[in-house]
Amino acid sequence: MLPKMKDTKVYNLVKKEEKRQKEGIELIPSENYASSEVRQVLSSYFVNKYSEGYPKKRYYGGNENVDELEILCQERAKKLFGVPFVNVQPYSGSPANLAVYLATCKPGDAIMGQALIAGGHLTHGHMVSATGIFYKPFQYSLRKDNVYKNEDLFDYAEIRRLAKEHKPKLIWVGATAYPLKFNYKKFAEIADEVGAFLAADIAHVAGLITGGVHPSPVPYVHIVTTTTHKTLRGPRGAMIMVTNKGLKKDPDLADKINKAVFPGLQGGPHDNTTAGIALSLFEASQPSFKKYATQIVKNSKVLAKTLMDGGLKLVGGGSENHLLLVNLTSALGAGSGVFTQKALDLVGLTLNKNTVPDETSSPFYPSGVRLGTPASTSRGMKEKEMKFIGSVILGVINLLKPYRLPENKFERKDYIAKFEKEMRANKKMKEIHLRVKKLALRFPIP
Ligand code: DSN
Repeated sequence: MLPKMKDTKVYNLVKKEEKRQKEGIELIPSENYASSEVRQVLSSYFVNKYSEGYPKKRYYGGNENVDELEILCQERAKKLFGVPFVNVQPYSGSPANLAVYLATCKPGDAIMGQALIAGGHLTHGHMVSATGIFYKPFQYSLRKDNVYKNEDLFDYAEIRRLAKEHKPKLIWVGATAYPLKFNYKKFAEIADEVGAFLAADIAHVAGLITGGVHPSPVPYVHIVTTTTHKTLRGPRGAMIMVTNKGLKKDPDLADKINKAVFPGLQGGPHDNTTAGIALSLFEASQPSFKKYATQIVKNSKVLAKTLMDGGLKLVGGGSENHLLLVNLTSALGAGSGVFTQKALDLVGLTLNKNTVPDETSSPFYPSGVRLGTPASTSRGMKEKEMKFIGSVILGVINLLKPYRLPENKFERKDYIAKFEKEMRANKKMKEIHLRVKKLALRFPIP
C-alpha cells in the first residue's frame, strides 16, 4: 500500500494506474506482474547507492553489500540458465543488445537479425536503431509461402544465403512477435558455417525456458541476452550471458561484454534492480514457476483455438509459447489493428496493434494485433478464463465490422476520433466492459 503523499499529483497517478491494472486484463505479451516482494526491494535502500565497476572492483566505497548482492544475482542466473558467465547490470533489453555489438563488432561490420516487420526487434539491426545506424544490417524475414501454417516459419536456405553472401560478424536469433518455438540448432549451423557470433535474444521466452516449456539456446549460441521483466516476471532490467561455446570461440568474450556494459555504455548499475532480479531468479527457481510457465502455454493454446474457431487468422496457425499474432485483414480489412486495440482497451483488455509478416498496411496502421498470456496467468487465470477472453475479443471484433481504415491518410485522424466516440457510447461495449471488470476483480494482481 502506498502511503498518502504531499505530492498529490504523482500519488493520484499511481493510484489511477493501480486501478487500471486491477480492473483490466493485461494481454500485452511482453508485460507481467512482478511479485510484491520484487516491487518492495525495488524501493529498498539499494536505490541510493552508486557502484560503478563490478564486484570487488568498484570505483566507490561502501559497496560491500552491493558486491554480495550482485554476486548472488550472478550465481542464481548462471545456475538457472546453465551458463558460465553473466552480466546483470544492463538497464534494459536495448542497452544489453547494444553491448553485445560493442563486444563483438566494429562500427560498419555486417550483422544479421530478424526484420522488425517480421517479428524481430529494433535492436536486431533496424535502420532507425543505433544497431542499424552504426552497423551494416542484413535482415532476414519469414518464409514467403505460408506463415499461417503450424510449421517452423523461418526460411533457412534464405538465411544461409544471406549469411554466406554478407559474412556477418554477429547473427541474432529471437523475436518479439513470433508464436512458435525456435530451432536454435539450425541458426547455429548457419552462424558456425560463416564464423559469426550467434546471439539469442530470449527476452520474450526466458521464463518459458527456465520453466522448461521452451527449448534453451544455451548449447547452440555464444551469447544470450534477456530482459528480466517479461515471462521471467522480475523488475525492468536485463542480463547478458556467455555460454561455454561462446568462451570457446573467444576466451575474452566475458571480459569484452563486461567492458562493453561498463564503461562502454553505462554508468552505475541500478542496485535496487539487481536486488529485484536476484529475488525474481529465486522465484523462478521454485517448482511453482514451472507450473506457471506450463499454464502460460496452455492458456495461450486455448486462447488461440478460441480465436481461430471464431474465424480469425493466426500467424503460425496458433501458439506454442506465450504469444499470439492475429492477422485481422480478412475480418476487418488492412490497417485495422488500431480499431481493435482501441476498442479492446475500452472494454478493459489491453493488447497492442502489430504488423503481420505479410503486412500490406504500415507499422503505424498495421493489420494485426499481438496478445499473450503471461500477465493473466500470473493472476491465476486458466483455460476457462481464456475462453471467456477469446469470446470477448470475438464479440468486440464483430462490433467493428462497419469500420474500415480510410485509404486517404488525411482522413484517418478524424475517422478514428469519430470511431472512438461511437465506441464509447455503444451500449454493448459498456456491457462487455462490466463483464471484463467483474472477471478482473476476481483475480487480484500481486
Ligand atoms: N517492447 C518489447 C515488446 O513489447 O516486445 C520489446 O522490446
